[in-house]
Amino acid sequence: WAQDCQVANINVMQNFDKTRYAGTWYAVGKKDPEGLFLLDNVVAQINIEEDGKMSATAQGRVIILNNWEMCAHMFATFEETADPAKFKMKYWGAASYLQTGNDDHWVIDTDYDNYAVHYSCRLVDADGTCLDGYSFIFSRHSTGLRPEDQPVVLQKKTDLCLLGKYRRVAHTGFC
Ligand code: ODT
Repeated sequence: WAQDCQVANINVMQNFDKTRYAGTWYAVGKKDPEGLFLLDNVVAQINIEEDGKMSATAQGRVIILNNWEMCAHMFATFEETADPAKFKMKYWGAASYLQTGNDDHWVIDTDYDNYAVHYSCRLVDADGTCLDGYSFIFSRHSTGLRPEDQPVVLQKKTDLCLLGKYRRVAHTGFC
């Protein structure tokens, strides 16, 4: 058996419950895409609107225009798909010079109370593998993952063919 790393074959969270996903998540690990945007101090707040749709705000340290360091305030709306754990995320910044985009937002795994593994492939290669994507490891705790969640997350990183590609995301109080 060999891992095929096909984006189409990635397993996502079963019976995903967006209500339980709501609330504050601290990014504690990240695999960066090309043209890296959010550096560290990344905190996301997932909301469920009155119409049941998921939305989010996020902040994080960014460097724009070559050398300007700031705390980016970002917004997102989520469009549901046939798979409840796979969303399209439309996002924009509080200021016009911040990134805008429309990315996949897949919830790979979560226990809702402690950890979540997110994945987004922006560009699928001709062979079906991901050519450019990013992934966040989220924790409900700003201090990081609980020891008991680390093996689960390690397995998910491996399943995503991203083992060794993550960096730690610091929370220093910048934002
Ligand atoms: O850092 C990068 O280069 C990739 C991230 C770009 C998209 C960030 C936009 C955030 C939009 C607002 C909040 C959404 C929260 C969702 C949680 C996870 C994905 C960022």
